Amino acid sequence: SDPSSSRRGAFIVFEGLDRCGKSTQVARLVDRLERESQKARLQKFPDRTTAIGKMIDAYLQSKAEMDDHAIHLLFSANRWECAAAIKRDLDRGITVIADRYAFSGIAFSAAKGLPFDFCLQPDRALPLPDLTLYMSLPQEEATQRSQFGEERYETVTMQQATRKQFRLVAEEVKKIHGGKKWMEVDARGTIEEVEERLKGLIGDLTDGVNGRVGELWV
Ligand code: 2DT
Ligand code: MG
Repeated sequence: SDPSSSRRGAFIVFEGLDRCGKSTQVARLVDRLERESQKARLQKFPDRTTAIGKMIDAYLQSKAEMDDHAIHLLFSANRWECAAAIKRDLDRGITVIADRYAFSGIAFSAAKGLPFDFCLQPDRALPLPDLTLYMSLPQEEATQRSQFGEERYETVTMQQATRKQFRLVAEEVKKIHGGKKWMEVDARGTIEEVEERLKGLIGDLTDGVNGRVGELWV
């Protein structure tokens, strides 16, 4: 029997602060995999297209106000409503590449002052990423890259608080899931330079992985 037929797709997450180059790199990775005729798809979080996603979008654009706990739970619910499709695609051998995930959820809400443990709980048992690539960029460089947009959280104060929380999130991932599930990537330099670094870390993951998809924080 062909061992590759029992492999499932890899679940790869990109994380980082605003303006670190995540969306650019995610798009380039999906393009590359398509050119190589590999099965891959992009999953953006928040997914603003769903009913819950529309509420999140209104909140981020300051068209709606919401209690911090309530919006935190909506971000998590937005992942849960996509979880079955992610698992299904992984089982079909499709590489799923996520632009943000539960780690942004924790870092941004904890930065607003919600207890870290509260922030972690609602995402418990979501599909566990096989690899999370945290793109790290010094604040001065992020600010230089371009003006922040108009959305909620796009302020230097909020980004700095979130940066600290991402460090705690990284520690938690390493404690619960081991050191290989989270990798920090230097996001300085040209798009091509960063792309090469990421490619090195992703390696042959996109050829598929063995074993069932794990559960986050379990
Ligand atoms: P984008 O600019 O990438 O669309 O993100 N956020 C995101 C949270 O506060 N909690 C979450 O669970 C997620 C996934 C990060 C919009 C903003 O939403 C924040 C930036
Ligand atoms: Mg944004």
